Formats: sequence, C-alpha cells, structure tokens
Amino acid sequence: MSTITTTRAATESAALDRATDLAARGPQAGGNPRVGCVLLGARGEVLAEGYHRGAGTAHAEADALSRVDPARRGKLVGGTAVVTLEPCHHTGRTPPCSRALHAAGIARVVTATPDPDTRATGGSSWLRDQGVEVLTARAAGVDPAVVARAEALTHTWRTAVRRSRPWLVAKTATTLDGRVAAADGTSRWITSAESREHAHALRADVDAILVGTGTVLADDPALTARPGGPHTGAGRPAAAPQPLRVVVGERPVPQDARVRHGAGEWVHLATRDLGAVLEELHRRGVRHALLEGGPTLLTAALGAGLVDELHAYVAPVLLGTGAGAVGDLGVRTIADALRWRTVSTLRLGEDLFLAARPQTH
Ligand code: AOF
Ligand code: ZN
Repeated sequence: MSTITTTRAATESAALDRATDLAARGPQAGGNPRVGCVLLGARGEVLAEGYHRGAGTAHAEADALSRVDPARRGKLVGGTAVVTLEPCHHTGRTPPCSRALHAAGIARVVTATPDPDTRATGGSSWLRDQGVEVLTARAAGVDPAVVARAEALTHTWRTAVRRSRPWLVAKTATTLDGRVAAADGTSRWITSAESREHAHALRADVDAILVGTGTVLADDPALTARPGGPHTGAGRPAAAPQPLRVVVGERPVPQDARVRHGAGEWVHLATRDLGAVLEELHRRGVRHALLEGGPTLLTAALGAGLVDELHAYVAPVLLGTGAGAVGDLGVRTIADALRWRTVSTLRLGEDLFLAARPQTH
C-alpha cells in the first residue's frame, strides 16, 4: 500500500470508530438501526459528525450534513462520508441520504454494512451510478476490529430485518439448581435486587415484551419499562413509547390483570404459534423483543429455534424440587443437547448473569 492509502485507511478507521461511538448514543428501541456518520474534507479533515436519534428523526448522514459550518460547506466537495450503515435511498419519514450526500458534493462513501431493508436499500449502487466512489470499510482498508465493532452495533437489527421477525431475547431467573419456583409455586424472590434491576433496565432496549397467559395468571406482571435504560446508547428516550406488551396463549386474560392497564399498548395473541406471533410483531414494527416468561412459552420458543439470545440470571439458591426454567426440548441424549456460546457475563450482587447465543448467531 502506498503512503497515501495507508494514511487514508488510518483516517477512515478513526472516522468509523468515532461514527460507531456516535451511533451507540442512539436508542436500540424504536424500530430503526443505530447509525453514525463522520464527514471528511478532501484532505481527510473532519468537517462534521452526526447520528440517528430514533425513528422519525434525521438520519445520521443528514444530521452530520446539517452540522457542517456554513463557511466550510464547500469543503464537502470531493470529501468522504464514513457511515456505519449503507446510506438509504428511499423517502421514508425523511428524504434519501444517498441524494443528500451527492448533492453536497461527497466523492467517496465508506460503509461498514449494507442496509438489508428492501425499502431503503440501493444507496450504494445509485451513488456509484453518479460517479461517487463507494467502498465497504473492509475494502477501504479500515482496521478489521473497527469494522467488527460497527457491524456488531446493528447485528441484531439487521438479523431481524433480514428474517422479517424480531430479534428475540429470552430471560430466565433461576436457582443454582435450575428452578424458577419452589414446590408450592412461590418464586419471590430467587434473584437479587441487582439482577432484577438489570433485567428491568433491558426492557428499555426492546419494542415488545412477551409473556404467556400462564405467567399473567400466576405473577400478574405489569411489564412496563422505565425511561433511559443504562444498557445501550441513551436507552429509551423519555418520549419513546413504552414497549408493546404481548400476552401469548389461548387462555383469557383477566379484566383486572395489570398488563391490561398502565402506559402504552398491550395485545393478546390467542395462539400457541410463536412463529406467527413474531411475524405479526414484525409487521407492527417490532425489531427487538423480550420473552419474559414463563416455562411453557420459553420451551416452545427454544424448541422452535426462535430464541436468538438467552439472558440467564442464576442465584446461589437451592430448592431441590419445583418447576424448572425449561421443559422438554426433545433432547434424549447428551449428543443432542443445544450448545450455545457465551457472549457476556456479569456478577450482580450474589448472582451471575450470562448471555448466550446459538452457535449460528
Ligand atoms: C440511513 N441513515 O441514519 C438510518 C437509516 O423510517 P425512516 O425514513 O427513518 O427509514 C428507516 C430506514 O432507513 C431503516 O429501516 C433503515 O433501512 C434506514 N436507516 N439509513 O441512511 C440512518 N437510520
Ligand atoms: Zn438515510
């Protein structure tokens, strides 16, 4: 590589790293991807940066363009846009970013990932047709670790869009011996206050929370989220809608069930077909969903291969007997076990938190 290309790769690596940090400030909830953009002048100088603050607000590229000092707008001519996601090419809630970048005179676009949304895709090929140089970050020589970080930020969203069903996280809160309730059915509380707070905060990052009718009848959960969860980005902005509360199963939901009341929408999907439930939720704009219980629904979801991530809270408590977190998965011999990979761990008070994904994810 020539000195010019290595210098450029270093500049664009730094720009994508920064764009990823910016993107992470956006909310995961709300249905749109988290996207960041850094605009560079022809000599590699940073002209402006921006990010997407959630559905209905300016896209990252438009946000960055709006922040260029008017006296320096001319410097965009021949400049580079480094973006964590391929620029959109559709008029949705906002105008196409492809045209905005081209109109500003941008000559080179570096993107971390393609946009799998069939409504929005096409920005890269249209820009190429206009004579703009469009490269993936890898092809541009950006540091692979930086590219991986940018990809990871939208992995769950892109997977959901590609498959037309939400990324599904399932939560379990168990004793050391895998129980979710004692022999008499009591279960409050198995896990520590820290664990329960951590799990509650995650609700801020999803568009829907699912429970089975059995859990509604047994535990009567409210299933609401507080604003500003600490997990990713800014969490749920104060103005963001509450996650949709979804009750799955054929049994009726009592009139006084807490899930029926409280802020935001709720829906009862009187079916046991979780695949159909997830398709319906996708149609309603849900990209991230959280399955909060109970064992019947979780077993069905695992058995159907619909769980993308398991969040296990394990407390150093022993019950010996009582309901288990998961029922029969049809595993009869050790060779048939579902073996996942651990993606993160955390100590929460006396408890342990472990997030795992199937090998394929
Ligand atoms: C971009 N830059 O910052 C984002 C993009 O409903 P809309 O109009 O906001 O469009 C949402 C779609 O646009 C979303 O599904 C995704 O394909 C793309 N998001 N694109 O160029 C951005 N957030
Ligand atoms: Zn856009």
